[in-house]
Amino acid sequence: MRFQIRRAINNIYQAYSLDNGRMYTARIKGKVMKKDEAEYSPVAVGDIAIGEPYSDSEALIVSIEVRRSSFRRWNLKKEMNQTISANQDMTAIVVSPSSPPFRPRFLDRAIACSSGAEILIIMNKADDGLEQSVKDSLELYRSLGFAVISVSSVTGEGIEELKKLLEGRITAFVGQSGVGKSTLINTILGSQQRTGEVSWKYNRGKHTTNHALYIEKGLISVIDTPGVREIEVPFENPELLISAFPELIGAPCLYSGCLHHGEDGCAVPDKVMCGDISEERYDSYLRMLSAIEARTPVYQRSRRR
Ligand SMILES: Nc1nc2c(ncn2[C@@H]2O[C@H](COP(=O)(O)OP(=O)(O)O)[C@@H](O)[C@H]2O)c(=O)[nH]1
Ligand SMILES: [Mg+2]
Ligand SMILES: [Zn+2]
Repeated sequence: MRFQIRRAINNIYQAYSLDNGRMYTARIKGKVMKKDEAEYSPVAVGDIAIGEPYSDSEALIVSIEVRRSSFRRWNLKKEMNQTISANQDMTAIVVSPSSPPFRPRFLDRAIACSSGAEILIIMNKADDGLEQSVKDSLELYRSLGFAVISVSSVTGEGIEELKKLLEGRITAFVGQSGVGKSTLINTILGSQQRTGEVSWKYNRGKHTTNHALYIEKGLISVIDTPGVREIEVPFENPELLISAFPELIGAPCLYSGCLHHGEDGCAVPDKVMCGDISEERYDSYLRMLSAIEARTPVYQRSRRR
């Protein structure tokens, strides 16, 4: 039987049977499942799992199908990749203008954590007002080909337009805690997700969504994900990082496969100098590149346990 994973808490999964439309509580069967050594959570919300029911409401998962897309981040504590959502058509990165403040570098990392899915940048809390620098920054992402939309759950601005963009596909909502992901999902679906006040002390949202959750209503399917304070790009072949930077694709560097460190023959520094490529974006890229390069590849690590 094929299941769609709709919730994952401590290795217990809520699994929706795509064969009979029933919901099951599922566990992974023994050690049958091949575990990717570089992956912290073997099954993520959105995964398509293969398994068998053993009662009306319980099932065992044997394997998962290859993901067509995912949002993955580097789990700093565990030193492993962690898949937050799988098989979404679109990754909606929710940001806010001032509370919490808009951080382009965070946005760049979030874009790089998404693979195989379209990117939608949602500027939420538009009612708080956007400073010119924030507007300019959003314009930059637009010019790079990313879809950008401004919305507000308070005034209703952009909500209908956003619903149109979400119809007929699965969208994973990701972003910093407190940007208003759960509120936005409630507004769109009329559901009752828990939300939290932004804590005044740190001007950051509290963690109120502590696990990813798949919700669908009518034509709209969303995956709400827990807010994070920080996000690191997954452990990966650095060449894949370039796909998150459309402005670097096709740079006329002397050597093919150039990673654009700025070495002799690399065309990128000149493009930054003349303003074709944003300095901030290139800096974002270089930071992520060195973070990836500084990590010890899995095959070189001593086995623990
Ligand atoms: N001003 C304003 N506040 C909002 C908006 N959407 C959400 N908030 C507030 O932002 C805080 C965090 O919202 P929440 O949905 O829990 O954020 P999450 O951590 O991203 O899921 C709550 O106090 C919400 O009331 C909005 O459009 N405008
Ligand atoms: Mg939330
Ligand atoms: Zn180069």
